[in-house]
Amino acid sequence: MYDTLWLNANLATMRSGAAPYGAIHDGAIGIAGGKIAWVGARAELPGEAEKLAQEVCDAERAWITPGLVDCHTHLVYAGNRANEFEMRLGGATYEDIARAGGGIVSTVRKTRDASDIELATTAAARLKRLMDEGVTTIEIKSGYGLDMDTELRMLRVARMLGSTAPVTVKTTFLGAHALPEEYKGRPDAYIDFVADEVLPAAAQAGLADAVDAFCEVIGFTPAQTIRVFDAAGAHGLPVKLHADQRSDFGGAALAARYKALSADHLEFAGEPGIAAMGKAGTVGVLLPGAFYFLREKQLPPVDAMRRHGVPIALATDSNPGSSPLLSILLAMNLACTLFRLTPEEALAGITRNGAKALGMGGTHGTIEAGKAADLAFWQVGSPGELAYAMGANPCVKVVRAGEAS
Ligand code: DI6
Ligand code: FE
Repeated sequence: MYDTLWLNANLATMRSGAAPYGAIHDGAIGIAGGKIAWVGARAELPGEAEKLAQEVCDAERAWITPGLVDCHTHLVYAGNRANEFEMRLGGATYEDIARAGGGIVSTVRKTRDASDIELATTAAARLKRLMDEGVTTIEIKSGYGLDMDTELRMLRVARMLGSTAPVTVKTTFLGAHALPEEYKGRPDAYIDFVADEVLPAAAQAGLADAVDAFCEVIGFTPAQTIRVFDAAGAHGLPVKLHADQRSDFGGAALAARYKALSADHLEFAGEPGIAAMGKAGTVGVLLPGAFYFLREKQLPPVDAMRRHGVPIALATDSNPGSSPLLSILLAMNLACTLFRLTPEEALAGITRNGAKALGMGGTHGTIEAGKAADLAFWQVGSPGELAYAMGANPCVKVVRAGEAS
């Protein structure tokens, strides 16, 4: 007996290897205990609908996809960087602004000064925008505290968002995001502080589900990243990496070497690193919002990712500096328009592969029996419209853990 049986819908199950989008026309979904109990063509239901379920619901010919997964965000922070947007339009580069004390460290100053209430309220408003577009799982990083108190506060706020809204929040410790002013000129000492003090505190408090680092010329070196990755491993935490965003710095290969859940950005990743990711099962997360907003020119190696079987995920990278983006649907359109992904690859990037990038591929990301009953309902003629219509939001219903939210 199902708790709920949804009828009169087309299903984009996003199961790989099946029909495009894993599509099932005139499909049915049986839900029990917050999980998918049965999915398939209505004609193949194992009995009369009314006898199968406590409640039979009419999806009114909507397309139903898995609940969307935004697998890379910096959603918790204070203030904004609109002033830098104007500076860059006046010719300043992202590096110029970072070296002049702007960039990440300017958000750090505001975030350290912000109360928990301010951090939670501003992040909750951003989260609602994403949830209104069908996001049911989201990853939220720290990285704007860069000291013990604020890094842990950011992670607590992220955890609290997941306990007060119908969304699954996965937290990522990103203490190695930038060098704080008090450690200017002493990056190794800062990495020691991150690896030996803050990361252990976050792990022991159960505040982090994964660990990330910004491996880049204006971030941290591969050797410093290894220090952080080894500390993550010592505390049983998986890793992910901001990799090769602005130079081929060996990030993709390093992520693969550590069997990272994902390597993210990847615009400058070389084929050897991509091949290593394919062998390691590391997901490639593309972040077209940052590419677009920073007016980058170097495209990520999408063809190499396809050839080496690297699962391609997508995310908003929502953050105040490089990607103030609060639309996962627009992220799909940017990925198709700028990176030439197909609409099906783009939808897989925010469902099946987005879940894989968070280590959740076994429980989320496709409409399959045994997985979480996280679903998004769309008033569209085909799932390809989701990446096509810029600025539209055809999401008409969201179900999370079987309950309409
Ligand atoms: N890469 C990015 O694009 C963001 N962080 C990172 O490591 C930028 C974050 C910011 O500019 O505030
Ligand atoms: Fe990021």
